[in-house]
Amino acid sequence: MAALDDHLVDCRACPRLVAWREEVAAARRAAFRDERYWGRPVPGFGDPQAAVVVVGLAPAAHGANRTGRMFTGDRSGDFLFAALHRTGFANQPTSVSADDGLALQGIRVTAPVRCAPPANKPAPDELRRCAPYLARELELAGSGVRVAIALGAIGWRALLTALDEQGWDVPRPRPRFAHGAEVTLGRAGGTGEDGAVLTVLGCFHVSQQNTFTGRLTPVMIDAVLERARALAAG
Ligand code: DU
Ligand code: SF4
Repeated sequence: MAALDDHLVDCRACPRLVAWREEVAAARRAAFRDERYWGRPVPGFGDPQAAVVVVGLAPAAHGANRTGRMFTGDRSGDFLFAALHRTGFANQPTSVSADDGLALQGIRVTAPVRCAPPANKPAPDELRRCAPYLARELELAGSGVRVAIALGAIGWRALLTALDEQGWDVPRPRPRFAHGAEVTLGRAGGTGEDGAVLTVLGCFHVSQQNTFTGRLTPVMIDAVLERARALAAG
């Protein structure tokens, strides 16, 4: 995982995103003089042995693009980490910078696009280019992963594509994203030697657009996280 992260943080494959992540960093660095302003691709964060993986969308321009840690430093992260703390996956309810002492237990947070996109909207070619990083991360996380939670439709599609490539029997046509959607996957061509299954859960994204409007409430995300914990416990 460390080797993957080392490779990732030097990636410059998407010209538009490289320009944006660096432009935001250059404009904002002075306001955050006392910390390192990241402005690079953002690795996944959390328990390397996690049974549950959360797949969001992309770093936020003023959140993870600043802190270098997925979801840390913006309103999306405030909502997510509070929920992870309530449900026993995080040691603290808030996360403001990369050295704030946050640790996750039994869960990892990551995204299908690792550089902050303008307007939080990655282009299709950017999603395609970045896909191997998520695929590799899931592969390294290994057979211990029992549950993957997709935050929003883009994360859902990227996650199903990555799992399909890794030999999980993702149905065709692909199941549609919905909040509360639950799809249990086995190994393609049978259940495999160990009968492994992996469950994909859909949850509205933790963006302000959803949380400020009440489309996604704390009760709703806690229910998804509790479902994930129950499934992970088998
Ligand atoms: O110290 P380390 O095990 O290399 O972990 C690096 C980084 O990952 C640390 O900031 C905490 C986080 N982390 C975690 O959240 N949960 C774990 O179980 C292990 C590490
Ligand atoms: Fe590289 Fe992904 Fe960033 Fe594109 S979005 S530059 S593929 S890390």
